[in-house]
Amino acid sequence: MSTIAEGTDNGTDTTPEEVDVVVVGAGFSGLYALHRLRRSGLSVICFEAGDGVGGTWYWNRYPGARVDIESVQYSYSFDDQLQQDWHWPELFSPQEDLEKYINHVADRFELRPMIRFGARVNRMQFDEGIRMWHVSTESGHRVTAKYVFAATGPLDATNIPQFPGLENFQGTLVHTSQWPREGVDYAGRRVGVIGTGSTGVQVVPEMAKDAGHLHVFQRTPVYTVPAHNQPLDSSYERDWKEHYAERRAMMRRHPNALVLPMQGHGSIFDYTPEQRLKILEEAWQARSGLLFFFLFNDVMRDIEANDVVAEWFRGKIRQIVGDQEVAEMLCPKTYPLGTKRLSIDSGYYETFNRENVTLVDVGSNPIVEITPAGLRTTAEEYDLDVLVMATGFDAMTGSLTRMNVTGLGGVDLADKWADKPWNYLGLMVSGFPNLFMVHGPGGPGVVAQMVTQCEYQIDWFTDLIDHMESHALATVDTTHDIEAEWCDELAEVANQTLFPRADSWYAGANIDGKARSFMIWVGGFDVFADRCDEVAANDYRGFVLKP
Ligand code: N01
Repeated sequence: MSTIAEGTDNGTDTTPEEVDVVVVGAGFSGLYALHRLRRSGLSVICFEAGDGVGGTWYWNRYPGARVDIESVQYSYSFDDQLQQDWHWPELFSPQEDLEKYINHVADRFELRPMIRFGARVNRMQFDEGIRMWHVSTESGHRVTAKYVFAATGPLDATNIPQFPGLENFQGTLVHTSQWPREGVDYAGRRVGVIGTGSTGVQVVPEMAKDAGHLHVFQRTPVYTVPAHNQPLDSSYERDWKEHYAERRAMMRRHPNALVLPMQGHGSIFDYTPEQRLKILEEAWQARSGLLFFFLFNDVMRDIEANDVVAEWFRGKIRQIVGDQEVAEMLCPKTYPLGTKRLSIDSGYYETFNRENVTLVDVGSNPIVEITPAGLRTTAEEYDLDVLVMATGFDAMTGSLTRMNVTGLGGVDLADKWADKPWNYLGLMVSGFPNLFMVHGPGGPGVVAQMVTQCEYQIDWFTDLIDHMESHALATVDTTHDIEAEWCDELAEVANQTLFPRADSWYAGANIDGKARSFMIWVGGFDVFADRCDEVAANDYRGFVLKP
């Protein structure tokens, strides 16, 4: 094996023509992949579209951007000294603290020289003659590699709905995931936010503080619970640092790769209405907002159980929001609680009590066009200085299909996935040898804590590479039969839950023309990881390894 591919990060000069591995993306997954692959003695180069490390936490710098998992958990475990040394100022870190952390990791482990920044991959082609990948970037890099890690993130490909007139808007137009580093001047101005998913829920309260007037254009109301964010308590931090080893092991055994208090109450129907109320109220006041998923074991499986919690939830909204017409508009009624990503917030519902905030129902009165001065719905016209698209992503598949990936027989990945994102264990796609997906469609994705997941998946891939190198194997692939079996199993598991009842991005429903297919393994990270371990222990059953 060759040496490590290092060089400056500002040009093509020092980029080798051939490496063992190309890593696409320098977010949490990409950085850990660089560290782990280098430890295996492989030569590796990373292409990153942005000018800095961080991935999601580099791009999503909108006001209010914050992680919804406690930072003591949403952080790397691979180096104990790192987790002992690092101090998180807040319980749920804001974007800037996450960016600081990931930059620290890049420097501490000397990963930066392996990364080419401002280098968006625009072509990846498997060469059957030499059984290697040719990878190209928009900035002119051309590299051949035996293996590729697609650490591109499930929520990277921006979704900007193509409203008529979009190009004519005279004010400032910005998508939350492309927020300029220098910020957007919105103080005292007329601001519109389209979208009320997890991002909208975070950006709305923050922008409302300074905007002259804020119009929130809501198509579907969201379920969101208070984060109760606060400075990280020093005794809590100490406790975590003393028990990291066992807590990280607990995460590996948890369906969502988390350590959570207050779980395991059994069925909601085992409790009297008064007891339920007490449990729910306690969870609402507790500081881990995502608890609502886990309080009772039937809420995600039984619509009647879900209805009990959802109705209680709507009661909360009606209590918080003063104007009952607005409160009713904010009440989600068309999909079960938790079947779209539950959000956590800092004063979202309360924001609608402000004089300078107006909620507009674009579910009933859709946006017809963006005008030079603002936007027009079927009911009214709104003048805006700043228009914020919190409209989400072409999730799970978009970052890969937008990269022009061609595999065996010149098959384009976008064509292969035209009716379903075929995959095996979310790790590989048949006909695309040696291409490893981190957080790919078919894996647990965003329903489990992603840093722990990425470490697990990258370790698994690196062990596979070590196996291949020590047995002089050239390629690993899977078969269409195996991926069809996995996709059927994934759908069967999802169909035992309420998840498929929502028109969510989990199923590609948010993108016009995208095939509807539930893409996330909701059978638990623990089960998923056990399955991957078992596959590896059985000579990578389901994968085809060739010399
Ligand atoms: O995107 P979304 P997001 N006209 O797709 C609306 C993660 N995340 O960026 O629901 C009008 O959820 C759309 O309406 P509807 C998290 O995993 C995590 O908010 O389709 N509206 C919806 O309201 C999350 O799930 C964190 O009817 C339109 C919104 O735009 C994922 O990222 C923070 C529209 C999009 O919501 C994505 O969240 C933020 C149109 N034409 C995000 N098109 C944390 O860790 C779309 N919408 C805390």
